[in-house]
Amino acid sequence: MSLFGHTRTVVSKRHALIAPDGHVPSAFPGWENATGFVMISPAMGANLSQILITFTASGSAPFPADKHEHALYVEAGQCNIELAGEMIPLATTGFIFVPPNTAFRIHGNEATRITIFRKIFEAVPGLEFPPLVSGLASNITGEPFLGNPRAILQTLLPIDPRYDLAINIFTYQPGATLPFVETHIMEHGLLMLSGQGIYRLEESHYPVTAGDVIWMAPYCPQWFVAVGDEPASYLYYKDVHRLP
Ligand code: UGY
Ligand code: MN
Repeated sequence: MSLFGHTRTVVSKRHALIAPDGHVPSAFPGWENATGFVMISPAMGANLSQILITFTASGSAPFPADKHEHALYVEAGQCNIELAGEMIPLATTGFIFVPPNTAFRIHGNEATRITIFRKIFEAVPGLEFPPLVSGLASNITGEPFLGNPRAILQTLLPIDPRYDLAINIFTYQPGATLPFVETHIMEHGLLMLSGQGIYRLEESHYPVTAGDVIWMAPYCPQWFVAVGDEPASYLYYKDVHRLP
């Protein structure tokens, strides 16, 4: 319950912070016992959609084959991805990239919590479409970000120009920061996975914690510091490898 109508949620033209207290579910055609919370979408001016998917019981959520590509991350529980007649199991921290023109169905249960990033794939003449890839984030070795061993970056998808998006996990020890205020053409959709910190978005500084979602439009100045006793970790989307 929100006391006196307060929330940390802010939606502005170039950035948004969506706190869990404001979540409202959406129902979609063919979804059985599956609920979508559309955190980020073109309706707010974004080029991507970021959707939290939960299940009230064993059920499924179909995604038709069209121009959209999808990257999915399992926050909690497990799921199965039904694709081309096969079942691909994904455990917690599992991820999968599904290329455009590919239908799939997510099967989950009450314990399953998934974040999915969805956008229109940008083809490049002469370049093949990116292949399906899946894995477990907990198996991916992180690298110190710009040499800082207290700020570790895991790159989930292959670094390959066929992919026009990246999905990464950034983990900061308490007190560690993004080394400078970034301003870049790439857009971000972000989910705080654990810990807490302060996110600078444009001219504002926001306290953020696990479960919060952030949208940063292209050129949104951004900076982060982890605060508290635990490391802070976030999953984020970034568009890459395409000329403006
Ligand atoms: O990849 C990035 O642009 C990343 N350093 N941005 C961020 O964490 N806000
Ligand atoms: Mn950035």
